[in-house]
Amino acid sequence: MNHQYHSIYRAHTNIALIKYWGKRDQELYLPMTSSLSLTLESLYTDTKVLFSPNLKNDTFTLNYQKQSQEETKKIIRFVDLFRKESGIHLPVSIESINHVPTAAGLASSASAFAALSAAINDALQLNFSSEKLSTFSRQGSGSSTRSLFGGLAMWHRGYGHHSDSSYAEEIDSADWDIGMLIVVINSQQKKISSRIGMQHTIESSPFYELWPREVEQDLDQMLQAIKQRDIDAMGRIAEHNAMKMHATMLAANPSFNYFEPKTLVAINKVQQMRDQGLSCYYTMDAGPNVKILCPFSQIEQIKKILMEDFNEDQLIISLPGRAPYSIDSLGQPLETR
Ligand code: 2P0
Repeated sequence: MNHQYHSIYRAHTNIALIKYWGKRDQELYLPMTSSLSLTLESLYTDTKVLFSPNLKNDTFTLNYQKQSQEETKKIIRFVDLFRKESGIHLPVSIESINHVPTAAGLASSASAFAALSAAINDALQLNFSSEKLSTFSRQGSGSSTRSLFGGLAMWHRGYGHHSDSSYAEEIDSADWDIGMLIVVINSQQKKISSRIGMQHTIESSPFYELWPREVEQDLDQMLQAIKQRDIDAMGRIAEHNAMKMHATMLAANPSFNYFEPKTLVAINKVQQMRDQGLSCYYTMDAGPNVKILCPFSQIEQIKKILMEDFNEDQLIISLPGRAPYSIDSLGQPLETR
């Protein structure tokens, strides 16, 4: 039978308010702790998959560029999880486009693996629930589990070495006054990947043993704050959680960090704006960019103040994003080179 299977999906990236930093199982990508994030409307990946007997071999293009054998191999290892599950072992063509404002440097594995997982789930008619799908996408990139959901999503730690126990789910649709502003400090690829950074932290930072307990407490408080839609409490908890994560890295041996001078400029600015009565709180990940949580109704005002220190093209505003959805190739950027 000459049947082929295809689908195109869009998935949005997410920024963690309670961070994931460390795996307890490197093979299965099982995390040391649960984590929680906000999905962002402004940043996303579109991915088209085609499984067909007419293809000669597996290919992977990103932003219209054919990827190296090594990159392709990594992705195909991931696709093989689905091939095994479905029993469909056809060659695949994967085309991905990251829709991130030019040179934002925020190309995220979260939206990439979420879009790929959602597209394969649809193409191969696996009909996995998003929760189940997250246990697959997790094995491509941990943070992608949370991008399978809109609004505020939580990725559960799970237990032991049980892959099915570590899944993500939506906590709140975030259809209220909440937004995020991203300050793009540096668009270069990060020096130390999250995967390497978190493992080095576990192995050498004396502060790491405090991390799981801190996350547990922060998560409890965060869930309360979300229930009450208390963005100031959410921001305070997120800020503290992020800085505790970075403190574990500073205490690693050898120490490493993702701060750049302009990172501190942005952080100080957020503190100043808060002193002036604005509701804004910062967080940062495995890179120098600063992400500011705030009510969406205040975001333009916050952006204006940040323009004293940053160019407008360094400031990306976003509403909460939705869960992945299939897109039509017509009129979509995948087809419009
Ligand atoms: C997070 N980060 O919770 C944390 C905070 C970075 C700092 O998830 O090794 O690219 O592929 O599971 O998903 C980035 O980690 O790492 C990340 P892998 P991933 O968003």
